Amino acid sequence: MFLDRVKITIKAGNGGNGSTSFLRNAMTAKGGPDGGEGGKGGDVIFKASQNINTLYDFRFHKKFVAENGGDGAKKLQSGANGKDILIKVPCGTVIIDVETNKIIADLYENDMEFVALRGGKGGHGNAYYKSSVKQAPHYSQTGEITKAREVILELKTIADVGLVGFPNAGKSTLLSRISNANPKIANYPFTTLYPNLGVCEVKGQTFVVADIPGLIEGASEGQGLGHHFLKHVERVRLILHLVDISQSDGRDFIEDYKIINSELKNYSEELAKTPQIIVLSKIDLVDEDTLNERLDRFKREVSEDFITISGATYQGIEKLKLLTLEKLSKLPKKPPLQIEESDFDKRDYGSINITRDDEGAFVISGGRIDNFIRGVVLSDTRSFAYFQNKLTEMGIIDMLKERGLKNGDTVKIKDISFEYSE
Ligand SMILES: Nc1nc2c(ncn2[C@@H]2O[C@H](COP(=O)(O)OP(=O)(O)OP(=O)(O)O)[C@@H](O)[C@H]2O)c(=O)[nH]1
Ligand SMILES: [Mg+2]
Repeated sequence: MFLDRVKITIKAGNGGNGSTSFLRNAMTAKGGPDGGEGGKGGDVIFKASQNINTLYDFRFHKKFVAENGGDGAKKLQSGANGKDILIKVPCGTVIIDVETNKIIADLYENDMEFVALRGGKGGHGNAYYKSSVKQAPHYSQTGEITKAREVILELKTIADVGLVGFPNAGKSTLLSRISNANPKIANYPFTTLYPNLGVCEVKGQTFVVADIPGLIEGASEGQGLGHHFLKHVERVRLILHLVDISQSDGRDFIEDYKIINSELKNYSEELAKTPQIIVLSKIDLVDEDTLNERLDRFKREVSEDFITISGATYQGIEKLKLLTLEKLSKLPKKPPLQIEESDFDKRDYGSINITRDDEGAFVISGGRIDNFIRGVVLSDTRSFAYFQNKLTEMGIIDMLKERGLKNGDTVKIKDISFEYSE
């Protein structure tokens, strides 16, 4: 089973909570604050690996959550940082933000890493809040809660060379002859159901070849396996276009050649412009006279620039490998996709919104408030005082007053609601 597009959910770890604690031992009846810091949550990191060729592993495993940071504890003990989660994907995996449909990463090279989401910050323990004016802060900060996000992983294979041609043309046979790949080969169309990759070594140099199956007339309109797999040829530098010259499937080989080219063109003009080596295959199946006659016809009607091979007798295979290497040496590598500046993992620490609900209460929301409120343990009257002071300090009380806040009005922040009094 081959999978080249999948939607998954990712989430960085939450930050651990800071601790509220006071030093107590036999010597000190009431010591200073000693609540430790919460740990940072784990990051979500993607990593390209050349040992993986498909997104198959994501078929059932679709949720990836990094570890939460540990809570702080007494005696100034910090919580442990949450472990990062490393998600391995094939080289050429493009990551798309489901919300905006924007490409946020293109992991085109082996070992390339992308930190998609950073773990939540740990909360401060009460020891952190100790100051000359506040000797015994009775509050600590909760860890930052991170949001789960959805991304689409789409594989756009990175290969130097793409093999295209009608089903049964001998693509997989050729791949097995020139590379380390061991694809299934059989005498019926659609033997290969998904792209195979192989590494070809010539004169101490290597290049990657992808066998692209399923192209027939109308592929770009969804016939056969459709044009689905053509996205895997988008990034190749060179196409080996296989044409079965034996006509063993009863079609005309020149027609075959033209049909495949027009399918490539229907998919994208760009793909149609990718340089090709025309490879006339299965020459062992026709006698010499017929072969010469067909080659002449091809020269007259299409081009004189082709190479003939037989996957059965190995004729022409070595020559094709050398020619491929030579052509590749003159073709620049395809660059990775252009990634727009993205705010995928940006946190909103700044916004403040003030609205009024049906009952006339002032409702405060926004990233700045979320970030601030995560700190306050309101069950504690002393931290409530801190909270009100902070609102004044942050200028929020003034903002409310500008909007008509009077003594006795209700103010709501998340699930907290209080009556304002000067
Ligand atoms: N005699 C001969 N047979 C060949 C040659 N190349 C391939 N074949 C045979 O042709 C049949 C199809 O070969 P494949 O390599 O599976 O063809 P393919 O293009 O990968 O086909 P699909 O995966 O179905 O698209 C198999 O039976 C091969 O053994 C060749 O050069 N000579
Ligand atoms: Mg095949």
